[in-house]
Amino acid sequence: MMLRYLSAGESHGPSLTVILDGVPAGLELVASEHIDPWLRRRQGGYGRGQRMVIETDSAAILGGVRAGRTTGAPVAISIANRDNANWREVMDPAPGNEPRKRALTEPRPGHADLAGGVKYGHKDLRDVLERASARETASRVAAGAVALRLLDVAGIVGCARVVSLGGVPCDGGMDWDRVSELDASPLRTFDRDAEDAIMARIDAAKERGDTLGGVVEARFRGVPVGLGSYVQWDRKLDGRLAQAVMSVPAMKACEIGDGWHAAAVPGSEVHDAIVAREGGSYVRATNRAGGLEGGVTNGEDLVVRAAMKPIATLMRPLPTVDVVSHQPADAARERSDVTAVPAASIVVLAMAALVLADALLEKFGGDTVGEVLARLESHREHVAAY
Ligand code: EPS
Repeated sequence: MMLRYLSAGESHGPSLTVILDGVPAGLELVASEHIDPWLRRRQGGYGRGQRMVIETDSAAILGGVRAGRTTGAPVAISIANRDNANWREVMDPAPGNEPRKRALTEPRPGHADLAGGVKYGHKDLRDVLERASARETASRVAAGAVALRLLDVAGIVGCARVVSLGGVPCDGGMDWDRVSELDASPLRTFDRDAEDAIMARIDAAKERGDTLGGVVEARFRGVPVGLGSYVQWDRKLDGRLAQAVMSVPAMKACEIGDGWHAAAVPGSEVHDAIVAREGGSYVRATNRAGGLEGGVTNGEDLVVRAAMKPIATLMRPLPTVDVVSHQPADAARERSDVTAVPAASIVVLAMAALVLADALLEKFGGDTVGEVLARLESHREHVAAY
């Protein structure tokens, strides 16, 4: 692995900490320009709860960048949790002040609470939920923003959008010329006609104390041919993307290109005819493969979709069992979102960008961005002449 990402930090602790190792030197990187806009996008979307009113996420770069350029050292980023001011005693790492207030003993079905409590031996399930919380996805987006920046200078552009929410389709078809409009959509969709129906569903779910899931898409264009490899299972890029995308909280399925649909129709409706481009090289008549064949990029748009289940914290709680009294109970009701599908599209894009940037560095890597771009340029010449 060329690009290594690690994070630490709890939802209501002082901050989230991100380390991204392997970023080449000489990448122009300014937090307010290249990271914060992605953090803001992740915070948005119709259906978010009160916590997002408290937080205004921004990245403090603590290492690896000087005078607006990466140095080749690990990039370290901190994102403050403003809400920590209300949780100091509860979250204090120093001993004492026990039993701690806001202990949680009624595990939520669908959350990591019970499995995590059993696994790590916690009876106060706050020790699980604080790290299992989707607050952690802010870290992924900060790291992914650096990956997106690297991809951008290599001519690869990413897009995150929602294609269905609460069972209502809102694909609207991909249109690279309209990507900037997605920021203005409360649901991050091109299908403005579906927005009212979906927002009504979110309102109704909120009224019922329920939550909603959906399907998100991450897509990249300008991807060079030949990232990933078919020669060994763990080098296949589709497998690497699936791992990264499925690791995002609440994701229950991932598909590349036509995905599940391809299993239901004949091969003649699945595979993409190869067409000679004038002057050399090749294009595809369609892109049902989602830019990947044999685990290798083929130069078409890379298209990854992920299905997010509804958030596990229900205001009208499901039955559970109290882990201290062993008596039937209502599941815990932490303040929560009705849906975070628009935010999840940004998180899925961030994770896919980390994988793609890793694969880019694997093939064209160097100590400096200049070396990477020179290798990429000579590869593009090879592709054009093939
Ligand atoms: C989350 C519960 C809510 C969400 C949180 C994820 O937080 P709180 O417990 O403070 O109300 O707002 O998401 C974020 C904080 C975020 O930044 O996305 C959960 O239990 O997963």
